Amino acid sequence: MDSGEIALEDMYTRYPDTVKKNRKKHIIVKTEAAESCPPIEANTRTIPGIISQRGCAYAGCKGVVIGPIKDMITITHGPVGCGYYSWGTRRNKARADASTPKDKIYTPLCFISDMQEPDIVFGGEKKLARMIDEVVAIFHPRAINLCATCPVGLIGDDLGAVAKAAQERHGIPVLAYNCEGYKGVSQSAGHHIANNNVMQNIVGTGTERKPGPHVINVLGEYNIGGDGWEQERILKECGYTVNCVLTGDASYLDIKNLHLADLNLVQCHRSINYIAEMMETKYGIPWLKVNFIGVEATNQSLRQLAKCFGDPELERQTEIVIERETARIAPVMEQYRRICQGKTAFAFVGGSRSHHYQHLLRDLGMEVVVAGYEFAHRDDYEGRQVIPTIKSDADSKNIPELHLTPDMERYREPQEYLGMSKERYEELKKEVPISYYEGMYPDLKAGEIMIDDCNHHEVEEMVEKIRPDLIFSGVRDKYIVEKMGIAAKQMHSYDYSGPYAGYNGAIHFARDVAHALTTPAWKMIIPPWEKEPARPAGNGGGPDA
Ligand code: CFM
Repeated sequence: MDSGEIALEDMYTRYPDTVKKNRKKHIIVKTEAAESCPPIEANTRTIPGIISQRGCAYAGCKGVVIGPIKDMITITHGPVGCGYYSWGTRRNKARADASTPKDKIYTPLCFISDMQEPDIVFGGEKKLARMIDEVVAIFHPRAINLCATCPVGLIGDDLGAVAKAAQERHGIPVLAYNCEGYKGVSQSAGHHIANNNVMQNIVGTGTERKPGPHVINVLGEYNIGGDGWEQERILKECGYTVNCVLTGDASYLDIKNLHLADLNLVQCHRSINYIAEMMETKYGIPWLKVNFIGVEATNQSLRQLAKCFGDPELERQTEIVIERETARIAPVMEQYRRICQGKTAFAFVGGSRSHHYQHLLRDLGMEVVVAGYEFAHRDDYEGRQVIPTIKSDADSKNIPELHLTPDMERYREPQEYLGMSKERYEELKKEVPISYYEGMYPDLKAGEIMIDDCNHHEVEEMVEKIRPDLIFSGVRDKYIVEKMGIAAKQMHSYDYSGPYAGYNGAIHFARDVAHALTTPAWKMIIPPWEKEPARPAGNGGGPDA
């Protein structure tokens, strides 16, 4: 048994046998010997009663994928709590541009039908329809999204019918998302529902290709802390025309024209691989998995991207940008590396960051010794080659799969988009991972732990045993970890910092991590349970016990 497994054994002891058996399938310790990743169980139901870090399908649809679209009004049909909690917690940063003036940006606002008991009893469709009328009268939006919450599905409000009628009344697109919170096993289901609707009803409805060379989209980039803007800056300097960042700071108008690009980059594979694949099927547009988190990772992504177009001038300009930017930030990175070198981290974030941030931490000389996802699928851990072997269960069958066919008018072969021959394209696929993602496993080192749907008990046990220097978590674990005397960073919102992507992001990140590691605060904290001795065991369970 190596150190990773020893640390885990104690963690299991409190579990009943069935839970232990289940949880063991979600945890892999990388060994020297294993070349390929053993199967990990993922995207299955959390055991009831366990405090999971996961969110709901509504969060994945409204909060994650469509929430950032700046010029669409997204109405939550449901109780006010669902709207309130999904308002402002994800940092959907947006700014005005030539096609979207300031008064057409709705991301800072929260629209909710405020379902009350009478709506649950008598139905909420009329109230929602009235609300759409008011929203149109006041804001005149270009398009509207309607998102369902749990009660909508339970009482059977027909969101699609309300949307259709409103669309006819007002002459603007009104899209209905049946993303009731309970659909699927996590927010991942909501990503899929959102991808389907955006693909079916928005992508392909525009006709304006952005002028300029090498037109690309960045899919699965949500501009948290301004990450998308930093990526756009770098890509433009290399010589690309950025058509759309989906969906960070995206406009409805941009998404209509999403198909008028030569290549899709995929930053967050988990949340957007559906659209990447569907665009490949329908239009033939190839996609490339990139990672703009980390200096080395950014450099590698830019080099791979430049290769895709087979244009020597583009490759030359890319090298100029890489050299200039890397040299510019090197002294600052070096200064922080001296502080961070040799430190260890845990990363428990969503469905892509726990992998992406390993690269940035390695730039700082740090190692992620435990990495986990809340809701990733097996391909995000093991690589896309496992997709054909994943058995779909009742929960995944609950989410419709769109079976698209090539668009007869617009379909072109992938190599035509990149301006190369079929032979050259086949060569290229050997050099860069076109339409492929290798997952997190290959980047782990022997002894490191990969964990799916990690829960509070497991986080606490592993922190106690392994005592890392830093933990990436969500808001639910952050403060528990800090009370245990360890620095924690909320890596969904970046603790209101950022950007962390690209070169400028790397500097911000290095500074924030160095600050977190060196502050004496964590050593000064004595949690209440260590200050006061625990009350003696009860003497019979009466009120005075
Ligand atoms: Fe993709 Fe995201 Fe993530 Fe995600 Fe998310 Fe997020 Fe995340 Mo929070 S889309 S999977 S559902 S990178 S909101 S911007 S930080 S859990 S790791």
